[in-house]
Amino acid sequence: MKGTSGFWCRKNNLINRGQYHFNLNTALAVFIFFFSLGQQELAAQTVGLNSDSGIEANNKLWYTKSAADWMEALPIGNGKLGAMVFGGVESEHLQLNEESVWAGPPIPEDRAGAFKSIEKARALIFQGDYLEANNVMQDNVLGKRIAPRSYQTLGDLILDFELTGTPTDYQRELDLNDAVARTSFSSNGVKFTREYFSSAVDNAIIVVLTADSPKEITLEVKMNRKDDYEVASIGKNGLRMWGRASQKGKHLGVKYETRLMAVPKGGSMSSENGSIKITNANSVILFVAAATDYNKIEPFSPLTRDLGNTCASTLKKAAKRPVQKLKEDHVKDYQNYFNRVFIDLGPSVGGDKPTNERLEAIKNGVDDPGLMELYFQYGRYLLISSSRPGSLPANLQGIWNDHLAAPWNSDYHTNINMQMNYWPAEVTNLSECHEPFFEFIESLVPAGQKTAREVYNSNGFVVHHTTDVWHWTAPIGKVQYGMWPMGGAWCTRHFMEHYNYTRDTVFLKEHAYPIMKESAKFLLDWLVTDPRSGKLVSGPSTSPENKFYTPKNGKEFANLDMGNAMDQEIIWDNFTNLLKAAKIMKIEDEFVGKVSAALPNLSLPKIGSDGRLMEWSQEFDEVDKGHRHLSHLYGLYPGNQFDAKKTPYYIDAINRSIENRLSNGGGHTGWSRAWIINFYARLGNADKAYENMKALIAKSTATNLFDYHPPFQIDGNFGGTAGIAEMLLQSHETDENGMVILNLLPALPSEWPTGSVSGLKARGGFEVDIAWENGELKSVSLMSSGANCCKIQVGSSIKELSFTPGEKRTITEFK
Ligand code: FUC
Repeated sequence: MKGTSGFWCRKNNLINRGQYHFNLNTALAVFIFFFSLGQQELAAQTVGLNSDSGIEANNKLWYTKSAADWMEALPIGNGKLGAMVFGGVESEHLQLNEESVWAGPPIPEDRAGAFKSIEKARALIFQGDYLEANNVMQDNVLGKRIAPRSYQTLGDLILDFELTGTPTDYQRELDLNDAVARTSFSSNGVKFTREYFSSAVDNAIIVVLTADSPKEITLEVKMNRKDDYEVASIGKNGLRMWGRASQKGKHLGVKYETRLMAVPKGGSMSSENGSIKITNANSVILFVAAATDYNKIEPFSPLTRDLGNTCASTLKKAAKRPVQKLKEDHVKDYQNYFNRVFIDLGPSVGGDKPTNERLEAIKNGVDDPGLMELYFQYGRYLLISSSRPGSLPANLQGIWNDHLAAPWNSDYHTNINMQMNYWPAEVTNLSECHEPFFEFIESLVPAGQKTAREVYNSNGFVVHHTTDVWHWTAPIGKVQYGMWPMGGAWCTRHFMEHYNYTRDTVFLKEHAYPIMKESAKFLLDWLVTDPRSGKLVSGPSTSPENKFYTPKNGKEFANLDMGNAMDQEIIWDNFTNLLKAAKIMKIEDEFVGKVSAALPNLSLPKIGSDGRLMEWSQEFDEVDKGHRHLSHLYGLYPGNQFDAKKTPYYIDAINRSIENRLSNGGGHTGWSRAWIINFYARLGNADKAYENMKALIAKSTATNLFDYHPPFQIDGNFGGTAGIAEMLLQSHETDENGMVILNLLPALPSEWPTGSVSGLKARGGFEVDIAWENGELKSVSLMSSGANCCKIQVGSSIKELSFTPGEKRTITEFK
């Protein structure tokens, strides 16, 4: 995939295009140090802070105090290896992560033969006995939840400095332009600068400590972990920390090793008992590498590699190269992704203020388009840093987690959270970052087939509400969340979307169609005819995590229904996507025939007597009226079953459903709020989309701009990023002949009257640059990857365009 540069970015954007941003006028401080270590020549270069460029400032998180807690620390990552940088002056702390450090097994088991009870529960629901159906499913189908079995911290790197004097001019930042975290301050007339980055090229975290006077750097370097670790020194410049992740005292999890190599210039160094002491150095580079025995193809057959040697060779290779080169390579590699999209939402009101102050201002009602730009680009940064080709997908916390038993194990919840992580992937031009998701979902197929067979006596594959790196797919825990066999089917829509955005027919044939089919096989077996309506319905199944009062006495509640709205919409989506793919690939076999026959017989959501879209097949009274899941609106977003043209009769009902949730306290988790932004963007309601975007930042965002569920959960960051894109560009609609319609500025709020975005992707294989002024579209530039046609929609006017492969067209007339 090629990134192209946009052309409507405001002048300052140009600064971002270079790998480093030297600006003589602002007299950036540049320090170059050359190191020697035996035969190796190492050079360190630090680039000064405090650039005065507006857009650059909008691409930076910065603060004037070190992080008081983890939610103030700044994340770096290369897809696999990450750290939270605290920026402490005397004592610096990097909390480390490696994506595959997981506790477990044991893992939940399928309850073979459970299907015998499912028939019984279905009959009970059709008779209206929801309570008993809940009990039957709970007792006979749901497996045991085994917790904790968590993604875990890799450990902590502690740097204890000896400093004289009182530090002044303190600043720390995370620069999204080059994916480098920096801390700088002065003490006793010496300026200290520390840089931190996680390089995908060198597979290492690199820390560069410099001072503008010689012999000023004295520190002790240590590593530790909350549990399950040993540390030792290696030679005079190395440390190792190793162990095996445990749960409940059982050391059955992943084995890990972390190694550190220190490369000082000048001064002296020694290492003993797991601590390195460096005295009076001119500068120091620290390299951190990690390896585990996790095998992502066969999790139960750990890799047999020597973890220490793996780390050692990584460190040796990296330490041989000049630090300037390490950094250049890191920045180049990162910018290959990051620089594909530029965004300018208008003049920045808070660009000169630290990020925490800007956040505070938003809480006090200030509009700061620059902070929304930052939020958008931060979402892209987080995806690039936690999900790269070859890595595991971003989990509930991306890769950043300081717990041994994280909230929800920091796993892969598939009833919204994991999918939301990938909502911005295609549209914000990070298609490759979507790959770990595809690889992971495909790796669940064997387990999902076993669950389908044993639990449901069905073909195909099935995934329930959650899973993790041990590839299990059984329904577990309470029916309220666990009895929901739609996780896999939902995930298959991502495969089709990847095709829609890229038009990669090989991917369609080899990945998208096979997995959609595997899911459709299960769905066809799972659907039954509702005797009350004659329509095909899913169930017994929960509308994720919600509950309703049973009609029997109106006091007790149940969760399971036949034909809840979300299940029906997901199945509609899977069947529709499968048929579309079959048409493209000219497949007209018996299976396609079965899906075509089932699709029109699916029960579709109904509208209740209060005008809302019904979440369940019957008009139940919900227990929690402001519930965080808005599952029944899946067909609006991320699905595309409902829109004002195709299904005008649903739009008012959808609006009422959202309003009802919000007026009862809905949107209170970050991801729930982020979903609402996307709904309103799809509805073309700019004011509401903006209001909720602002609420996401004001109410569910921490000092380091991590999303708060609470606690920290990264899905809201990604959902918010997708929401901003959705306000500026939509491409989910097609005309009656299947031609993609690119809707430009479908939900542009009045708070962003003038601005531009470049490099967004649209379905159909287009790359799109948009500029607007005083709320009106000024120009659009489209580049098509193949010979192609599309329609562009601006308000109600629609224009058809055709393209030769690679052609770029700019349009400034829209009438
Ligand atoms: C879903 C949500 C929870 C939480 C969890 C990780 O189950 O209902 O709010 O986000 O995932």
